[in-house]
Amino acid sequence: MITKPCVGVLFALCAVAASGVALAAPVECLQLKDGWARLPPSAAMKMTAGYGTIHNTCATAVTLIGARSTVFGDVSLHETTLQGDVSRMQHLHHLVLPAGAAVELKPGGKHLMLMQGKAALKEGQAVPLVLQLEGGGEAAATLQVRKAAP
Ligand SMILES: [Cu+2]
Repeated sequence: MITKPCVGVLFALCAVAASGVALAAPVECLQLKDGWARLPPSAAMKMTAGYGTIHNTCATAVTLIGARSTVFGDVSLHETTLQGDVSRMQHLHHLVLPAGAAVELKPGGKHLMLMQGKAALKEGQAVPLVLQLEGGGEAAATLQVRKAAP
């Protein structure tokens, strides 16, 4: 007899196989919704930013410590802040999401910094992403390449 948790595990394995991303310890209760990445203005530009809303539906708090993608050599969490008239970006080493909380990644605020692009992005392309959690857990996510915010 196949119980529901097993179906969930099988589904996760299929999703991982389909996207070609191997997760260390899949955390399904952390989800990125409406994920998107800005299409760079020129194909020569190897960096862009990713956005969306991360929902923590887990029973406990999770701490995001980074992210990776097969399409970019370097992915990190950044936060843009305005200091006087100067906009600055800083690397976020930890982003804590309490149980049930959501955090919005948006232009002018927290975002995923996608650097060292391995190939030119195309509009509509799905960029596979893995969110890395403290303790070794990982959550699969997708960013859709768009010219502008949805
Ligand atoms: Cu940034």
